[in-house]
Amino acid sequence: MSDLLTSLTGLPADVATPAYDRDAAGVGILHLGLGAFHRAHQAVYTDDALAAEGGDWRITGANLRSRDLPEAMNAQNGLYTVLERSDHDRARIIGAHGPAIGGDPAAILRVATDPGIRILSLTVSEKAYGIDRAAMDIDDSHPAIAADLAAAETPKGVVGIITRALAARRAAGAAAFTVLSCDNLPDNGALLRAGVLGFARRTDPDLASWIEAEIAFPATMVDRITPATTDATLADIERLTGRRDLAGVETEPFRQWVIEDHFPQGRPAWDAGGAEFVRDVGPHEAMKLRMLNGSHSLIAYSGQLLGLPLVRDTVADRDLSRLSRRHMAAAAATLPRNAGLDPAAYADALMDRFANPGIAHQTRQIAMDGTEKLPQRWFAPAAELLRDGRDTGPFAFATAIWLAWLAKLADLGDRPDDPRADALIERVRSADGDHGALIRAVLSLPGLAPAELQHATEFTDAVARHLDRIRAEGPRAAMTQEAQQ
Ligand code: CS2
Repeated sequence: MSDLLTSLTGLPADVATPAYDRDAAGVGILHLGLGAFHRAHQAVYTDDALAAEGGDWRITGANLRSRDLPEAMNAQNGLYTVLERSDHDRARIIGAHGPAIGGDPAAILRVATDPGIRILSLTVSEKAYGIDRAAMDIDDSHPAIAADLAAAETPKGVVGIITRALAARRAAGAAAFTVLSCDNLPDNGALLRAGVLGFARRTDPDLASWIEAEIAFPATMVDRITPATTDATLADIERLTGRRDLAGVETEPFRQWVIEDHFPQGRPAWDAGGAEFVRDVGPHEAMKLRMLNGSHSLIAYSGQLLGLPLVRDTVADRDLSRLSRRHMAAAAATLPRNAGLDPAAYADALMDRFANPGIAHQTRQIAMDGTEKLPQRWFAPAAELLRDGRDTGPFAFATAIWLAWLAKLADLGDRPDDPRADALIERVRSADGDHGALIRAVLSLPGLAPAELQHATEFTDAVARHLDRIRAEGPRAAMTQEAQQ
């Protein structure tokens, strides 16, 4: 068995390694959420920035709960491999990480109070925030928010930890850090700012005023398709590098990062790795969330219904490839004009990326957490089209596919992987096969779909017609007919 990846010596010549002195670069970023996406995205840009311009910008990565990955990273001296997959694989070792923290909120807070930390960034997934977008305030019913409100000095959730860390920085008279959300949420900076301010107002109103005046929360659009690491990922890494790597990730060659340029405490030269700094992330983010993530969700539920486990199988399927294209075009119709976007070229590039033969992206993985993802991917754009009197047909079809998938799970005695799985299954069961009742019951879950969409009969009737057809003729026939429209 090969040695563990603990140093950079003796690696094969075609494996890229950090082109800078790791020990000379101090830590400047505390990152919450040491998942595969961060390791394949922000850490790679940071590695490029360190190679191009140096600076004390290495990363302390932290997982709020799980210890396994931080322990693996620590056993490897912070090193790990990014395997870029296409028709051939390429390995690159990333050196941007310093010691990592797992499942120890007190240790996270200690690092966050270190004045050397000038950026606190996050990839914690949509469901970890606990922020009510309609109210632009914390959601008291979110488990982490409720627990942290009751014990604000020993927080365990994202918003509580950020607020507490900022309180400590303020008390120490130290300059604060910039807070950088890198999750797939619209206006992620403003949303997180609203949550942190809401939490601070409840626990320490003076602190809230200080945060309001002092702390930057830039918005970002992040993109890189990164399937969960599997045994095959690790075996291929070992084959290419000659080392065992328990923290390796696989990803596609493409990556994109668009960032609002608002970093009062400085930032790494992420542009050296291709990041774009802009004044307004909004149009880029809308295009990505609605076209990429929106069609991804359609593909995920359709794939699950048809028994297609991988995204690349779904785009090789004639019906689904047409339906994905059609969905992208409908999403593109909601994007701002004159914002320098090229949605047609973007759609072509997405279809190629989804078809990447080296990437085994599970439709089941993307199907997770629908109630957290679909509001921004489908329901907000559909409501906008409705408001403008435009066609919502592709969104009605996508909604029917999701509901049909939920109904199928309920029939099988199974449940979705979703923070609101209980409520979803209960609502599906209580509708008892009545499609109108099913649509009303699920779409009325708080925060899921705008009221105008729930009450638009042109939309809900279309969803019901699709559900009737799926039940009568099966999902394949319904998709074939719809793809021919
Ligand atoms: C996917 C995203 O799992 C999902 O919901 O749509 O993780 C997607 O792969 C990334 O946003 C791509 O940047």
